Amino acid sequence: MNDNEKVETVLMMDAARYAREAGEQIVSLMEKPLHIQEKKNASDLVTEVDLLSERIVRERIAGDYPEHWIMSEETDGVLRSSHEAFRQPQKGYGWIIDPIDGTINFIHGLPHFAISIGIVRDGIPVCGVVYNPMTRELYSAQRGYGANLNGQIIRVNPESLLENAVLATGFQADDWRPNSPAVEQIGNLTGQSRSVRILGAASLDLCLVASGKLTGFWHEGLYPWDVAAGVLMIQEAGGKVTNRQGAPFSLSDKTLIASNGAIHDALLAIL
Ligand code: 2AM
Ligand code: CA
Ligand code: CA
Ligand code: CA
Repeated sequence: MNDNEKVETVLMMDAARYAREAGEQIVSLMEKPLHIQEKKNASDLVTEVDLLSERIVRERIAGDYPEHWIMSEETDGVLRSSHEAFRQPQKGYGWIIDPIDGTINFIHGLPHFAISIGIVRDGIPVCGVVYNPMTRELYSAQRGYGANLNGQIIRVNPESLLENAVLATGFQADDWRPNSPAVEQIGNLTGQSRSVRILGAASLDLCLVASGKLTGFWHEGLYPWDVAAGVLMIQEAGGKVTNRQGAPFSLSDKTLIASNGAIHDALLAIL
């Protein structure tokens, strides 16, 4: 391990610690009445628990690593420039945080939401964690050193036939018009795969591809905090993540197509 890699192992362990601490708080507040605020519309929500989780993680990072930059959904999401930030990435270490990914699931008590923390060096993801506090599943990965679920190595699914693949996707309420591209894609892929699921938390969906439970995942219009950790998870588990053109996925991309690798071309051909 070189010096950077040694640092990054420690960053990954610290990220896990912060995610667990935030997760404990989130779960303890679930039974209490929530104050739910609409952002753009009735499907775009934030609660005081999202804000609390974000505050916990940001404060821990600022305390331990004051020289690192931080980007997180509820602080930076309004800028709409989060993709642009990765066209000419900032130097040094940065933390990219979604304090609750899957807020609608959280609000409705569906146990599929997570804290996602991705860490980049000079704009490149180098380590990250995704923690589901309901199931206590902690996914972690470090560039070059594999991906783990609660300490066990994970690998993508070896399935090579699209017809046997289980896929997931998601889309925003704005995309739901008859015959819109998103609707057509779901229809096409439902016909050509075993099934298409909409689980509602992109970071965890990516981890399900990494751990072989899903064969692929695609999504339009995600943000860096949704994917910074999950993309590395898949790459380190032997899978593939690209943009629509089939080029390696960058945090400046808005379309993400992820798979075990073996079905990737078949998926790209349909999307
Ligand atoms: P969130 O719960 O943090 O908002 C669901 O398809 C995925 O898309 C979730 O990861 C969700 O993250 C994200 N998402 C849902 N609505 C969104 C919106 N209006 N803008 C950006 N991302 C959204
Ligand atoms: Ca949100
Ligand atoms: Ca999110
Ligand atoms: Ca969120």
